[in-house]
Amino acid sequence: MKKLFLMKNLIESAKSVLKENDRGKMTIPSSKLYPHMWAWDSVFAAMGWAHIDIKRAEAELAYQLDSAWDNGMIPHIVFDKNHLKDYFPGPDIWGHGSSTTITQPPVWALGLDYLIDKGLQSDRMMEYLAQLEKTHLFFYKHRDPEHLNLVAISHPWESGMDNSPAWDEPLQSVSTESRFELNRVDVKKVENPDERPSDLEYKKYLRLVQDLRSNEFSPTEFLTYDPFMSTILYLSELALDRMAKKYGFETKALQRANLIKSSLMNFFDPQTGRFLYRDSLKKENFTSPTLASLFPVLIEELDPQIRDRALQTLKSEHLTEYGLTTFSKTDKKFDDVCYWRGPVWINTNFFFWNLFPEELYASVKNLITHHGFREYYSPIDGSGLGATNFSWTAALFLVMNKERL
Ligand code: 9WN
Repeated sequence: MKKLFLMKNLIESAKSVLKENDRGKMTIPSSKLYPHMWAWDSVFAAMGWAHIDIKRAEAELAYQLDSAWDNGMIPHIVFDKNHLKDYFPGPDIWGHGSSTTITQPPVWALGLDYLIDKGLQSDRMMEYLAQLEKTHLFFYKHRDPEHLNLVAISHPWESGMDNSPAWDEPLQSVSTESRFELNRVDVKKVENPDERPSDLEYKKYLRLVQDLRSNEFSPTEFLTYDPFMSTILYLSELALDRMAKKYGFETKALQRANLIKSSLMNFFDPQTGRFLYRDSLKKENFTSPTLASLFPVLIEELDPQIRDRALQTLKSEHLTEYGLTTFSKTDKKFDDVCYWRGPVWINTNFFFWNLFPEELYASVKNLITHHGFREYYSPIDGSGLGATNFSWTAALFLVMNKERL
């Protein structure tokens, strides 16, 4: 009885986090640190809204798709002009009106597919599919400089995993000089500034924004192939293909997905049991023991030998009682509090949930029960880190919980 009561409370609390962060057509990630609309956060939020109000969920996704540029790119942030002082860097730095000039992991088709599965019916469905097609094509046209059928990011923020140790190497050659003054507000808003990226990294992030701004938003100083982004595009192409078949929309999404799969297999490194990154400017592949480098295990039709080897790495280097770490717990760069350099994030765990349903559900529930809906958690003692009342943690808990019943 006590357990049931607790579970009911958790569900209600998750719903109130989404309601508290609701800004009408979009859900902000968390009021203190992130007062605008972030792309992949919003898609996860929409999935959570599907368990409260399916039309509100649709509005969230529609707002995203409607924010796309003419070239198909959905920007990573759409700014709320009433909160410009509360976040840095704002539109004055990005130089493109109301949005930033980069994108984020392409999870939109996964979101729409999920909403349809939860009963969404919409007059705008064909319009959504056409936008998704255009958005997917943006990645092949503007984020695949070597035509590998893989995704290269133009800025660490584009991966959603801002200060992942994978970016240390390609960032080495990026200058810390830019015409922008570093005026961070994030570090003032967290309990411990060590949880956030360093000033040095921020200076380089700004430098890259300047580079984009000076080159009509085409990167020249950072362009790195990321196995995580490629896998997400692969999964989204499959979702687009499923929806297209259902609604009679014409697309080559399935063929494109197959090309991503074959290409990713060429980037498997049997030595480390991980998929390689590639610095497209230096034309060099490199390895980094991130959870991102293991995302291709989510591709079920991968060569079984490759998949088994990568799964082995996943279990031995990332699985803890608190879930999957973002970075290998056995590597010397592992950091249990610093952002994407080790901590457990609910959204990355969510993707692997089908592989370890019992373990990951139990660890997510445990983290939330003891520490609330935090942005991320320590893999050492499970303590909560970063922002509080974080939308995607609440939304994905609703999804994981509902799917179990
Ligand atoms: C920069 C909003 C976003 C997430 C990212 C996460 C963090 C922003 C920041 O917050 O990035 O985009 O200011 O640190 O890394 O994944 O979308 O929650």
